[in-house]
Amino acid sequence: MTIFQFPKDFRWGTATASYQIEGAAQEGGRGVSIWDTFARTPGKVFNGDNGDVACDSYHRYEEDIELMKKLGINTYRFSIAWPRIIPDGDGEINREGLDFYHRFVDKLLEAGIEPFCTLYHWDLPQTLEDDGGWGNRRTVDAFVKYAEVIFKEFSGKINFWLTFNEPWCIAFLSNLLGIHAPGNRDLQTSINVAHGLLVAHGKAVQSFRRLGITGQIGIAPNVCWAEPYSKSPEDQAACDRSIALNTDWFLDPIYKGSYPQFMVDWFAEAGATVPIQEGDMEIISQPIDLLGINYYTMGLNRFNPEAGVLQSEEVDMGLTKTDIGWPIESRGLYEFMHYLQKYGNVDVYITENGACINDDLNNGKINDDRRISYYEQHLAQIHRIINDGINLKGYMAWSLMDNFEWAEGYRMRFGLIHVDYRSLVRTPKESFYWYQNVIKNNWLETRS
Ligand code: GCO
Repeated sequence: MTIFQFPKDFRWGTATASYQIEGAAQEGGRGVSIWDTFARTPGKVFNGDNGDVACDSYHRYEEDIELMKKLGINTYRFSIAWPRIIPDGDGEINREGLDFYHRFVDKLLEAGIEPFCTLYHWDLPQTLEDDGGWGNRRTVDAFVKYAEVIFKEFSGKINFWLTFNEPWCIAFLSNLLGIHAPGNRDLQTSINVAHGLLVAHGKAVQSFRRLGITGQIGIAPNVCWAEPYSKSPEDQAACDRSIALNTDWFLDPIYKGSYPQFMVDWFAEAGATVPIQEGDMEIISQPIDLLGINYYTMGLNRFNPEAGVLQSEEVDMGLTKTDIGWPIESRGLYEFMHYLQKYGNVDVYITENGACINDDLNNGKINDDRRISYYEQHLAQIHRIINDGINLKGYMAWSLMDNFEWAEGYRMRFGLIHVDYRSLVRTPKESFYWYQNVIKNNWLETRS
């Protein structure tokens, strides 16, 4: 047994996203999002599941906040559904939507829990997608308008802001691989989307400063750490491309004002270019205050001309996997946090980290021991990272509760709290009590 003590002001939290938990898809004046459409398209989501009801958190948020209090978290990361605020993307503002989030945020504050708000966790109003989505500047301007509405409404209540969750997923998983909404499979489209969302990010940060909004703002990329299968330059380069597409492709423009040239050249070979307009790179490279990092797994990569646009193939390392098939390797988080130092020792929050473990109720209990082990390993690395002098300020476990896992529907469970999707009853898992103890002590006590 070892005890890892965390800094006094460390933020302990959990994370969720609107479409994954809220439900009430046709209530409160909410408009249609690309996920409503995608989930209704046959073959896109496992079992034909959708977010119409999800965890019903729109109605049960008070119960959820009670559970957060019980867990003891001091920070809660959630996202606002744009179609609840501006149902058709850039038209009328829906007061009912704003009121819902006011009630919610007020309850959080009453409970002593700091709200950590994501503006965009993938539920784009469908009307904007119909008009070209993130590749069209109309969406960029609409996002800035939406962001400004939220900034003005919640300034003074919310102190932590993220513009976008996982830009790689928004651009490439959704528009190159076609796995997430809107399901396009086109390299040029995905590059247009990536660029559009970066401009939207930069413009939103400019508005944030101009309006004098409270708190700090940043963005939350998902990280893929990869190591080369061999020392050959081909394998090393394939590995660099994999890492760069998740992080450098987005963070170089933000921190350096330019795209990584080796990737620009790679895409040019494949026939795609970045649609940069005059002034874009200055807008994108607005200084930000914090970075959210979502980390789940790492890979071992090698060059394979057949392996997609990047020609980078992931090799099975023979590691234990979570139930969604992702290898468990906490070391990647440690390595990545050091890699990130090339942008300076910026303030970082782990805005997502967690394991899909599908253990179910057994005699009224969920004994998700494998999830506890996962958290234990990753928190030990976080302690190491902090000891190395890196400004890692907080940790948000994904997820507070089981929820709609995108293309996997409800079959993949990431929660500290079990949700019975028929009765909507919430049952804390063993990992919930384990995490509660970590937070209470402000230390991690390893079990072995
Ligand atoms: C993502 C999202 C979350 C997921 C989680 C587990 O990373 O895809 O931010 O919404 O549910 O990561 O896959």
